Amino acid sequence: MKTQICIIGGGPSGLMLSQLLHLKGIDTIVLERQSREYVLGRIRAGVLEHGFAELMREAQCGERMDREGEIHEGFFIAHDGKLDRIDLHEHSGGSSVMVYGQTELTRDLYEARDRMGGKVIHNVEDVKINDVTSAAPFVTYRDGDEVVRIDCDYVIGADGFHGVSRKTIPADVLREHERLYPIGWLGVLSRTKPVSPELIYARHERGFALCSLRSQVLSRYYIQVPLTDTVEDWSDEAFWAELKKRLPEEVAARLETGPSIEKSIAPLRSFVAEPMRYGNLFLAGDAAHIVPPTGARGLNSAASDIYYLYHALVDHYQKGDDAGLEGYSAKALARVWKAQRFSWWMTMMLHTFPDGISYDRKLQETELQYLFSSEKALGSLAENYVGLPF
Ligand code: RFL
Ligand code: PHB
Repeated sequence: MKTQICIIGGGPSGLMLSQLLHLKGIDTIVLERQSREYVLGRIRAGVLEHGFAELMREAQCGERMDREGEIHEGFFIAHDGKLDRIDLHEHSGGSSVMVYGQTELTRDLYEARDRMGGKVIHNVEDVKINDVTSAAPFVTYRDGDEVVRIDCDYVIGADGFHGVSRKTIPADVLREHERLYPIGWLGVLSRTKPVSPELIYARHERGFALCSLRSQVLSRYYIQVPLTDTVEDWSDEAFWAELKKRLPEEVAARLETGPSIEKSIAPLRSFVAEPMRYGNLFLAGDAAHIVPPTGARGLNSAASDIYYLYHALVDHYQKGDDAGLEGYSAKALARVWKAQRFSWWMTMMLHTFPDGISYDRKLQETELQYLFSSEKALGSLAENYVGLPF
């Protein structure tokens, strides 16, 4: 097979890029290791920044998001038994975020690719990226006993943290920066009315908790757990009981509980791989960087990579201008690091750390007191949460 751009990974990053390029007449093939059902079964992000929502619209995939997604102009931080609201709209100069599940937007992207005859190949095994420093790279994968070859101009590594693309970059070129946190988030999805119309991030001595939602009948809750815990350690009853203990009393009193539809644990990790380009291979999204979910930045950081890559590839094919491709890694990383800083800061402010010393706890308290006493601090939080400009 032959295509202009071979995209490894059919998650939101890969599908979005494929769809945007298609609309500019640029041909892509997307290779996905899992089945579509599997990809759509993963419950992940819920909060989209303005720039991401705009990209969905540009990709002609924004209709359902605009109909069913919720605009949120603020969220709460619960601490010391009380709820303080962050008015995103006021402190960011009129911006907001969109609450719309990653599952839904991935479904919208798949449907758009189907509608336009896009090539998305599922269940591919053993993907290998070859000759990436030459002008004629190719990708191979296994389909049963057969090895399939795809010749292309460029390869996009959008295959998430555990993908093959990053690993294709030689060790003496790739620099990896990582911070592991000794905690995870246990997430539960339930068909219950959300406890609050806006998200609640809760700092509590028993550990962090988050009340989020997908719609007015679908709630998403998280509690911080030790990394050693497994999903089997947490019955639904135990989860709800622990969540209630970490929320202010009046919130806990109105929490509607029900059977979990999905329950999973995600470890918290900060990670950046540099550079994001090696020859004609470009990394995008979780393949190059991971944040702990506290600042809701992960998918949104992927969106800015896709935005830069999309424009760079269009300039290459339509104008013969390679400046965007040449500058991609530096430009993407500059924004990626700002999202890293913000996610790290939110994480450190709101979680309880097993080896935490009293000095650190005092700093967390002071951080919150300062935040709610300073318009400038609130402005900084708000501009980062709604998303820095691309
Ligand atoms: P993905 O979604 O991991 O997709 C990569 C795809 O590549 C496939 N793949 C391969 N395909 C072919 N060959 C191989 N060798 C392959 N290896 C892997 C995989 O099967 C997969 O389908 O990466 P992508 O597209 O870059 O998207 C990134 C986002 O998924 C991620 O950043 C967010 O989910 C992070 N995140 C959040 N981000 C936000 O912006 N806002 C949020 O509110 C938010 N909440 C979250 C989150 C992530 C979470 N978890 C579980 C890590 C909440 C949680 C709990
Ligand atoms: C979610 O709804 O899954 C969610 C929302 C906000 C976050 C992380 C996850 O910061």
